[in-house]
Amino acid sequence: PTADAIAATDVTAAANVPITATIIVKAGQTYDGKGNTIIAQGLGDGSQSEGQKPIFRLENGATLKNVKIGAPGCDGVHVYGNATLDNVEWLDVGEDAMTLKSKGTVTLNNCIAQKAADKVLQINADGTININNFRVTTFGKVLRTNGSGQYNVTVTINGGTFNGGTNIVRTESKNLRVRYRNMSTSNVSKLWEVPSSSQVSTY
Ligand code: ADA
Ligand code: CA
Ligand code: CA
Ligand code: CA
Repeated sequence: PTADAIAATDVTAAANVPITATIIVKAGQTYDGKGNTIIAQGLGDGSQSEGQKPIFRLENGATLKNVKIGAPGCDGVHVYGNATLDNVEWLDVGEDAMTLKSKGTVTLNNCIAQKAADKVLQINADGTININNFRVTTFGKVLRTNGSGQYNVTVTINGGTFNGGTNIVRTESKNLRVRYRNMSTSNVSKLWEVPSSSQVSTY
């Protein structure tokens, strides 16, 4: 279904909304989940298996807001280009929570991610990733670039709490920079798994 078809459904606040296909948010459009919880059927089991389908596909300039993604988290949210995610909550991250699939700027505001077996934000393209007041509990890596790819990435973390995981950022890219401030961490083994500590700074 298109985002319009889903969003037009006037469901009661805090309802579960079952879906059987990826919700596509077209370029420049906004999907407002109004606090409801999306429950996927047939898109994947939320395990670490690759090849699951995303719950949402955000095209260039899309906004996703006020939505909870229930289990199974499948392959989360795929972003093609620029996107804004406001008040998105992953109740049980699946294979990963959000993937940048093509070059763009992604801003996450006031999002929550829970129960990630491994990665939360998977970066498979050049990008600018702005992470404002993200709250993550139980994870492997909050942000991971794909394999050995030398992606040009600027990560800015402003606020947020990160509890129980291995790394905030893990990358093999020498072309990634991370800047952070007002960030709170607990039980995180090694904050920055990056080629050089010079890639990380406060601001
Ligand atoms: C793994 C896998 C990649 C890609 C990535 C992802 O890193 O090796 O090919 O699928 O996950 O986007 O989830
Ligand atoms: Ca993966
Ligand atoms: Ca999980
Ligand atoms: Ca994935």
